[in-house]
Amino acid sequence: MSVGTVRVVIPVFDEADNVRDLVEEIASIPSLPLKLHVDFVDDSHNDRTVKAIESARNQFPLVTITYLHRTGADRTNGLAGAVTAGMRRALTAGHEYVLVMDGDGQHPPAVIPSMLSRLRPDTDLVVASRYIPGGSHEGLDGNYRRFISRAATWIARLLFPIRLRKVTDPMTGLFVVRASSINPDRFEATGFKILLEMILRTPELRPAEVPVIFRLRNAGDSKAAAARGVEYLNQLVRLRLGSLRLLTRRKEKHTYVNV
Ligand SMILES: Nc1nc2c(ncn2[C@@H]2O[C@H](COP(=O)(O)OP(=O)(O)O)[C@@H](O)[C@H]2O)c(=O)[nH]1
Ligand SMILES: [Mg+2]
Repeated sequence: MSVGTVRVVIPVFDEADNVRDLVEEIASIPSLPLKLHVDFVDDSHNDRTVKAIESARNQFPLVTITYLHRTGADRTNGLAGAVTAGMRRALTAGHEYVLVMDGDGQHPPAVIPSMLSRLRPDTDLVVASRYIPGGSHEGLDGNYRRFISRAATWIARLLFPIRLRKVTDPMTGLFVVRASSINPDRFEATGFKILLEMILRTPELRPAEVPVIFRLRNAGDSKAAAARGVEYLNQLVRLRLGSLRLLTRRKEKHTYVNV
């Protein structure tokens, strides 16, 4: 199926050593149904990543590349804030779909065509899942990280069995969503889990999944830290309470909503 314009939002924090390879991979995706516009949202405390983005833009002129370097007080809400800022920019620019992917090479750009081709009139969101046949999470370093990721996914699906019925990988940062289906003003996430936030804050989203094999991070270090676990549990509680409030409000209006 051919789709309209796609904005690829790539959050980056100190990814100067990964930007060039990533753009090269995006530029060499065969048989793309459309032209991609890549927008980096950079929260680095120096200009190295921005310089790498500018040099990749010169080297691969066939890919449209823009960036937002958030500095000082604009650097709000970490990774989730950066993705939300990128979504707002995509909406302002009038793109039809927003595809979010990491900038460290863990998300293979080669999966983009299968994500786009899974979009349908009755599907607003396509999640690239490590947990369906054909997918794998072998790119997460170490059994401990893999266990944490699995456990976090399991808790979320236990707490939101209906909303996450069709989403086996709500923790991933690789997905594409119809821009007109989302309202970034509803998102309050401060940490890593913007997809979960988006799904739970947008009950009308109709999701599907395609498999993906996560790779190892290319260069540099992960920014995921133990403190993020606590932040994540906070987010789950907030979302769970928020859904109950939404349920009560809708019941008052005699409308049933699955949460
Ligand atoms: N703009 C922005 N990007 C971030 C931030 N934290 C992480 N990232 C980027 O988000 C992506 C995923 O982060 P990463 O550290 O690889 O997390 P992991 O894959 O869970 O280990 C990478 O492209 C990071 O550079 C942040 O605070 N702001
Ligand atoms: Mg990573």
